[in-house]
Amino acid sequence: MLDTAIRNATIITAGDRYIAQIGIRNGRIITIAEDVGPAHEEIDATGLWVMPGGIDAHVHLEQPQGPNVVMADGFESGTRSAAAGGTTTVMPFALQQKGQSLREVVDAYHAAAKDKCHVDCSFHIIITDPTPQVLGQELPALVKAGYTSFKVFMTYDDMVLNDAQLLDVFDVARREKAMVMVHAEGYDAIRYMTRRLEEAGHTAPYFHAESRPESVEREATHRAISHAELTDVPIMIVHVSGREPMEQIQWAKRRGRKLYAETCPQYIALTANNLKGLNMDFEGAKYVCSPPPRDTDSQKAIWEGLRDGTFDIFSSDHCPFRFDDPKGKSVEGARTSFRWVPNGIPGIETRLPILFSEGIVKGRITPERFVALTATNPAKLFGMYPQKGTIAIGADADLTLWDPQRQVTISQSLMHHDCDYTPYEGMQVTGWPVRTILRGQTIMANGAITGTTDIGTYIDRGLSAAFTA
Ligand code: DUC
Ligand code: ZN
Ligand code: ZN
Repeated sequence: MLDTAIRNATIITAGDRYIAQIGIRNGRIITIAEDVGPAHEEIDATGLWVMPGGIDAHVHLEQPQGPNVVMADGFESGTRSAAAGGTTTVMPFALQQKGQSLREVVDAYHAAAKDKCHVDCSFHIIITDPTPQVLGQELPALVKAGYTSFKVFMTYDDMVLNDAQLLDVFDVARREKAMVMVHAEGYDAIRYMTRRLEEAGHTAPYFHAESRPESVEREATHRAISHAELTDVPIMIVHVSGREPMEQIQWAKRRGRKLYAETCPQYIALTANNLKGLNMDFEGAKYVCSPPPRDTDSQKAIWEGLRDGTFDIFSSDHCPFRFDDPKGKSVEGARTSFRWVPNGIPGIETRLPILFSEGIVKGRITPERFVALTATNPAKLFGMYPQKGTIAIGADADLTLWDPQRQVTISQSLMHHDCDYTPYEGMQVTGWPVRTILRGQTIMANGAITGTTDIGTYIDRGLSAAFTA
């Protein structure tokens, strides 16, 4: 006897769309058939679409910040919000602070996540201090232990790596077969622009966008691609915001480079005008993230890239800071310039509904492409496929049931995060996740969280498909 049968399901994967029943036992899909037979639990999916649970390969939870800044979501609230939004696996970043050993970082992050996860999770490592010990011993050992991806930054005072350091990290990634995610914005150019804007008295949140224009992202993207070519390693450019960095990515892909790219909801649903707030006021801080959202032409470019394969994955870059909070975005009198506003916005819960509505419902992408971008490709590129990211016999029964017709106005009152706002307040979407299933157990039904925080497990990962394909 099955544990659970899902009947009358319109199943959608990255390659197919068909009606069938899904049989689940011990947390895994064990049969897909016209009739899967009796089960203890019956789920009738008439009128619903059944897709692989979302994989959000780029989220920040409980990540240590500088002095007087605290991230709004830890593991519990962040994964609760993920479950509510149809996501069953999240990939947060374990941040190395200067002087820390990577093992120490990873252990601390496991301790923070333990018994606090509503969904499964697996960590990337952020490398900020690539000492000989880190490069020669710690990183190789951690890649072998299943931490097969890391992120590097080309900007930020406390995280930037110079070109020599980037090349060193890329070299280890090639040898050990790890995927490097690159934050591509040029440090010196941003510092120059910031100084110039501040000297002219342009300090409102909106000027964050002017301090890091697309050319800054284009230049860094090209530099990262060139370094990846020199070291002969696949890399992923993350949170790509518009046409100019995309052109660099397309150029490299045409040259046959194994180069991967990610974009995020803010680059299809927001523009730099949002940073102006109501009248160049501090409301704009709610939209400060990096790279910043651009303009409507950039949004068009991003859609082209989501369709034509320039982009491989679509993640939230959930990086939440409360707005009305002394440890968040808004500190009366202290955030005297955009440069002091923490960079990042929430989006773990709204990622899938926004892409569903703006993409599938508006005819810009197919349902199959949606699944590829939000589940199958992240699973493949981060070494979790076919356990995760598909609906197939033997896979984890991680499923999201969608009502493709449900109309919802996004609002803070619907959100399950611990942030105090959503940047998508008032946005109307069609299509909403009505049930999220993690390894066979319903963890969200009709907006109510039904799972517990000890249900999420840590996923040990294998090699990225970038090294096996
Ligand atoms: N990079 C991210 O990936 N997230 C938030 C801020 C940033 O710079
Ligand atoms: Zn980044
Ligand atoms: Zn991020």
